[in-house]
Amino acid sequence: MESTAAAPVVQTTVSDHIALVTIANPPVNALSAAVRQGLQQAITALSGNADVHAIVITGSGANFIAGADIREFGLPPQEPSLPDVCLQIEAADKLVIAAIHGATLGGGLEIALAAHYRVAVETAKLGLPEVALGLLPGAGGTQRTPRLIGAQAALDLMLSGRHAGAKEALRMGLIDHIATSNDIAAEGVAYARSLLADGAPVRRSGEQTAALADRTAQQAALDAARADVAKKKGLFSPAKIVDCVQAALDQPFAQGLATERELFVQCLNSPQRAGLVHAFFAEREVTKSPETQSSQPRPFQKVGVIGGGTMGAGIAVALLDGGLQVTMIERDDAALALGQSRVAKVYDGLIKKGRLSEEGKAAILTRFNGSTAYDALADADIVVEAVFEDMGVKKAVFAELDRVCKKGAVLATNTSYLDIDEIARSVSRPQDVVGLHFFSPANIMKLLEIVVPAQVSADVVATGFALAKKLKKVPVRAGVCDGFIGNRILAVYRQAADYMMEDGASPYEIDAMVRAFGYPMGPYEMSDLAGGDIGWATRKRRAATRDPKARYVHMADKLCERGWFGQKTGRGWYIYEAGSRTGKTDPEVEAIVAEERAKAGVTPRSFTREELERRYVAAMVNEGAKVVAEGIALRPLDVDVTLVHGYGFPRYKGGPMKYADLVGLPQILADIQAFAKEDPLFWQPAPLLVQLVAEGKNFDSLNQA
Ligand code: 3H9
Repeated sequence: MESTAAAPVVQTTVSDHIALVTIANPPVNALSAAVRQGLQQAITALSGNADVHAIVITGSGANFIAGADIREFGLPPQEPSLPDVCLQIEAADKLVIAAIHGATLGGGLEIALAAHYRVAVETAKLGLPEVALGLLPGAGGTQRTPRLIGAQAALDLMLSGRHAGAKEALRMGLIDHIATSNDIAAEGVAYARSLLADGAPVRRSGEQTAALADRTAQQAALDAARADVAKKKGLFSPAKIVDCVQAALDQPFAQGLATERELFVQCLNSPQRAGLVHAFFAEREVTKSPETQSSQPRPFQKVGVIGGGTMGAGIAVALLDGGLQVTMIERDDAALALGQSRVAKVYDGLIKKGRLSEEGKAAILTRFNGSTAYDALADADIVVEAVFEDMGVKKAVFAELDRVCKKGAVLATNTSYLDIDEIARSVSRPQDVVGLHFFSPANIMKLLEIVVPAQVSADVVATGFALAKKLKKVPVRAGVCDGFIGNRILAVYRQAADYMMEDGASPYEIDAMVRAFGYPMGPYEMSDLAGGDIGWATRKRRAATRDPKARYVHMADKLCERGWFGQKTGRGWYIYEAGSRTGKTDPEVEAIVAEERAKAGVTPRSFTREELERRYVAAMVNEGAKVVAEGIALRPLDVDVTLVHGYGFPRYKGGPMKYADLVGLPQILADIQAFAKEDPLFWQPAPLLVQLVAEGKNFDSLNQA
């Protein structure tokens, strides 16, 4: 009978006195309970095997080990713990060598640091990225790393979470040797043999003292890191990392490990860990849409951009940075020159900062050309239209694209609000029309909404996802509606903010609350940055279809009527002194606000920061639930990723839907029902939210499907 048992995740072979322990847990050899058990058993068995003189630990596939199994966080712990496995490896009285390649991250690097010697291929990536998950290295990493490379280098790795290459790791003292070939198992065995031949001793990282010998320098590094961390408000785990490194300096190894454990558990139990781990998986899940599962993307290399305004130029830079060939189309020579200069300016900025050379800029710009004739797009594989937000103008552009573009070219619009189905219907090839909604500045912002109209073919959508990957963007699939996922939700929570303002809160209080929540800026600062005229145009467009019974706050219109559009006019909700991007509060704005309140017959009342926050978040979550129920977003996690990467929602809170789960959906619903007593039209609870509460479920239950 054929065996159906899966291959063990830890495999051991012994040859000529050297044991090779291979971790085989695809895709990234994460340290699941089974791997930890396998390692424990292997080390125990090999320690008692007199025939074995040295043990080499390696990983199969593309990586050594990418860390603890992130999926296990929050579940009941299973024995053996990773710190115990590391201690067992370190305590072995036979030489243990870590032979590392690919990702050697978090707990993976901690296993390597517990070994007595380390050899790596040149392309290995070593790092302690726990901070990005709201954690700290919790398997001895905070104690062994400083003992090997000193406090400063250890703090840099742990606080940034960055990956170091093998050469840098060797320089730092994190590894001992760089392999000459990529056959890491053979290299590990060969290195073990040479160590044995040289009579190398068992060398335990926890017993090393040299790197910490200069205590003054270590303390200075710690003080600097602590000051730096204090400046970056919001995150919980960085300060704990500094505390752990302080313990590495002040405490004996065993006590340092106990300190690390205590602080690790605090991080593990923090809502930030839950939010950040959710964000990690959500950012990977969004890349999988029904279309990417069913179709292959069309090949692309040449991309056209219509429009050289802020958006078009930003998109052109994003495409150039993605290594693509870009042709910009503008209506006349002057506009084209301006568009091209906007692109060049971005690269000049990088040169000024020392991040690009003149030659580097010239090399990039060889892939960039422009034209005032649409015919220059005859061989483009993808065209992204970024012209004025007006249906007539867009349709005229698409008529030209329909005329000149080759068969099979993807025709994309960057519209933020307009009906893409209508645009698609206006051409002879609706199957090729898709929305690619970039966020400003398009070369910086990570989010790309891929908006899927009714008639588009699946491979065009898959091409949008492939383009996002090429541009290192985070793609989110969105359905067609006014504002898609992000702007639709933004419109609602901004409305909630305006209502609070009319009811008595100042715009500055609201911005301060939003910043304290973790956003880089509040909605009124955001409006000043983007330009108040944009929202004004949208409000005017919607005026005809607005429910006459709905409450309408006129304050933003009053500012726009005065030409106060924000930073670009030097005045908006805030006043901007010449050249400054930081606004000052404006008593005149407060007077206008007071006047409008009086006109609306409102007696102002005060709000606590918590009251403001609960309304703002409830509006966001409620609309998010509607967006999910209507299929505009595939799952709650798509809303989360959109709001985090396009709108500044703090990633460490996971996104609004995850945050709502953490707060508890019954509370969010109860808030909405209470607010509905004042304004039942605006505060209509989303049926999906009501249903989830009734069933005792949360949004995350819809992410699992
Ligand atoms: C830690 O170690 C704590 C310890 O200090 C203390 C413990 C006591 N676990 O990113 P990709 C999955 S904290 C489980 O698309 P790439 C990922 O979800 C950990 N799963 O590929 C995806 O699954 P799917 C510290 C993991 O080539 C698949 O693998 N370590 C883990 O672009 C492929 O991933 C980290 O933070 C994991 N640890 O990048 C490293 N890692 O196919 C996190 C990945 O079902 N990982 N998966 O969607 C990474 O940075 C990248 O995944 C890596 C590969 C660079 C490894």
